[in-house]
Amino acid sequence: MLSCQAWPEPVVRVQALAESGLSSIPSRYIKPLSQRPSNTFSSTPHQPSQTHHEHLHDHISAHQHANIPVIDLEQLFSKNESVRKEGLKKMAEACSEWGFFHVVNHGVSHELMKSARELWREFFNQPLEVKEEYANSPTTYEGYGSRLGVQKGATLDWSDYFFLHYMPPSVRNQAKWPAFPTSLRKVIAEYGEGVVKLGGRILHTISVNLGLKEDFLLNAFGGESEVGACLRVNFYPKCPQPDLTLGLSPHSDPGGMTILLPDDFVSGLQVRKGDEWITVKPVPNAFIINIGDQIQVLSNATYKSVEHRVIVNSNQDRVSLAMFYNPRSDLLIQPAKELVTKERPALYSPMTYDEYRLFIRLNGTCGKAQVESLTSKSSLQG
Ligand SMILES: O=C(O)CCC(=O)C(=O)O
Repeated sequence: MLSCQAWPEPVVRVQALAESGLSSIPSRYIKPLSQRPSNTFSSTPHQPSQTHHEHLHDHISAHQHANIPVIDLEQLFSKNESVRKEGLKKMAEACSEWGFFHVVNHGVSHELMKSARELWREFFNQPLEVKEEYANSPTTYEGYGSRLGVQKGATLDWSDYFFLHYMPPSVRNQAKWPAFPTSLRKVIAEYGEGVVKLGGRILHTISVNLGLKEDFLLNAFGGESEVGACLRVNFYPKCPQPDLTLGLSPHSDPGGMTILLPDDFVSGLQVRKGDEWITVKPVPNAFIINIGDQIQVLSNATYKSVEHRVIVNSNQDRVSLAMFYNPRSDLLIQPAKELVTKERPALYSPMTYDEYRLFIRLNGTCGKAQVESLTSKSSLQG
C-alpha cells in the first residue's frame, strides 16, 4: 500500500500569511488562468452578432437568480401522502439536476448550528502556536492543516482547515479535538450527533427516490452505528488578490454525502452547472447537502456527484463546517443490484472507501478525476 507519512515541504498557514498584511499573494497560490474565478463566463461562445458586453450581460441575467433548490425535510416525512410525494419529487429533481440542495426544517437546533460555527471561528482566531499543537500529517489528516495532497510543488488553495473523525465511535478521539474554546469539544459532540442523525434521514429519502428499500443506503454504509463521518472545518482568510486564487479547487466529494454548514454572512461556494459556476446564495439556518462519489457508485450513476469550488474575497474571512457522511471504510461499495440491468450494466467495480480515498490523500482534489477513472470508457459520457 502507498503511504503518505509527511508533507513534502514546510507547511505555511494561510491565515498567518493573510494577517501578515501582504499585498500580493505568493506564486504557490496563483492558479493557472483557466482555473481563476474570473474565468467563469469564458466557456460559452459569443453569438456572432453580440458584443462582449452583451454576451456577459446575457449570462448574468440568465443566472443571477439561479440558486440550488430548497428542500423542506418536514414535507418529506409528512403523514399526508400527496405532500410527501411532492417533496420526494422535488428532492429527486434536485439530486439529478444539481447534485446539491439546501435543506430546511431539518431538526438540528439553530442555536447549536450558530454556536458550532462561532466556536470554530474562535478556534481559528487564537494565536498560531495554540493551533500548531494540533498540526496534522497526511497519514490520517486529523488535526490542523493547510493543504490536501502531498505532491511537491503543487499549487495550493487559499485556506486552512481542521479535520476530525466523528463516526464510527471507535475512531473518535476527543483528545485530538481542540481543547479551546473550552466548550468546543462538547459542542462538536452535540453537533455531530444532530448532523449524523440528519444524514440518516436524508439517506432514507434518497433510497426511496432510487426505488430501493428505505434503509438500503444506510445499510450499505454500515448501518446507523457504523457509518463513517468526519468533520472538516474550513477557514478561508481574506485574500488581497482573490481573482488569482481559489479557497478550494474544483472537486467532487469522495464520500457518500456532505452536510455543509456554510458561513452565515459570506458566500463563496460555487457549484458547477454545465459550463458555469453558480454561486450559492445563503438560506438562513439551512444546511447544504451534496451527493458524493459513493452515492454515484451505489446508484449506478443515477445520481452523480457534482464539482464545486470556493472563491475568496478581500474583505472578509469565511468559515464553513463540512460533515462528510461516508460508508464504513472497510465495506465494499458497488452499484445496487436493483439498479443494474442488461441495458445499464454496472458502471463500477467493487472498492472499499479506504482504497478510494487514498487517491485524494495523495493527490489532493482533482475535479471528478477519481470517480471518472473507475467507469468503463463507453458507458458514462455526459
Ligand atoms: O466551504 C464551502 O462552502 C465548501 C467546502 C467544501 O466543499 C469541502 O469542504 O469539501
